[in-house]
Amino acid sequence: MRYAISNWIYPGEPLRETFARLARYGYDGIELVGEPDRVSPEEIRALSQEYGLSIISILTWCIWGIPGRDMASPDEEERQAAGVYGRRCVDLAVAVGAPIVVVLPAPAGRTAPLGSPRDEKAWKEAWEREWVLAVESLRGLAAYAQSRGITLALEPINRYETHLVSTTDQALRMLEAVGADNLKIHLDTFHMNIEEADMAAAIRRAGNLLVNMHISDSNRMPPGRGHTNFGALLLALREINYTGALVLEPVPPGSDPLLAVTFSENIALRDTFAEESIRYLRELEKQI
Ligand code: LER
Ligand code: MN
Repeated sequence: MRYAISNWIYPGEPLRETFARLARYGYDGIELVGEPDRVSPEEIRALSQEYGLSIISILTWCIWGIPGRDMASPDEEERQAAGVYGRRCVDLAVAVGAPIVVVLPAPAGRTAPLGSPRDEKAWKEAWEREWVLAVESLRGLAAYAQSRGITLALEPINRYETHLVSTTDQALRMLEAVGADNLKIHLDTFHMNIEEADMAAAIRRAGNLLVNMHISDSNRMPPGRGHTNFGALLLALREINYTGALVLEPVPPGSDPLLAVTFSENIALRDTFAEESIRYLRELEKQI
């Protein structure tokens, strides 16, 4: 299995420090936060060479509150801006040699249709409308990505972070609605632990559409610190002949993960979490 870490868990850290940490503990690659204005593709390519790490994927950074990142918004301007942002992430992927861009159909943190309708009929109508808008946005982005040789991977996230796509089955339905060959699935074991009845079965249902994964334990800590059965998941991945990477996303406790990763006591844990995560999973791979 190839291992990587998603660098949104190291906000503000100089890239060289991140690359050095990942190389130190035997990682194969890195997933980069999609902030095309804040990075230099030349620097990334040089670091990738120097440390022998491949750029596995670009994670579109669609967080509720950041304008221009909502592909499901009924606001035309917002949706168009999100489309431009998505295409710029595809361009970044091409520039750094990453084959995959991870996408969210609506930003993490928005847990209701806009306008927050309170009655059933209005809520369902608003939900349906946003689903259709997300499908249209993804279809447009997938066509652009196709023209640039990039695969998109749709990440379902748990119900406390979104109202639109939280499960593997919903992601499969959205893929079918979009109807683009280069739109695939990304699964995250933290979100799956909340939403899936059987995580290994969900991996099997995703099958050959599964191209990228985020890995952390049930409590979002490094694998082995919670109650997720990673042995069963590795077996399911073996069964479907998974060829993607396992991209670690170990996050210390805290109601706001984006803030928790910046706390000084947690910055001190970055090495520990990186070392422990890959050691645990590599050991497990030998046992199954
Ligand atoms: C991003 O990969 C993710 O898992 C979301 O929960 C963002 O917080
Ligand atoms: Mn994730």
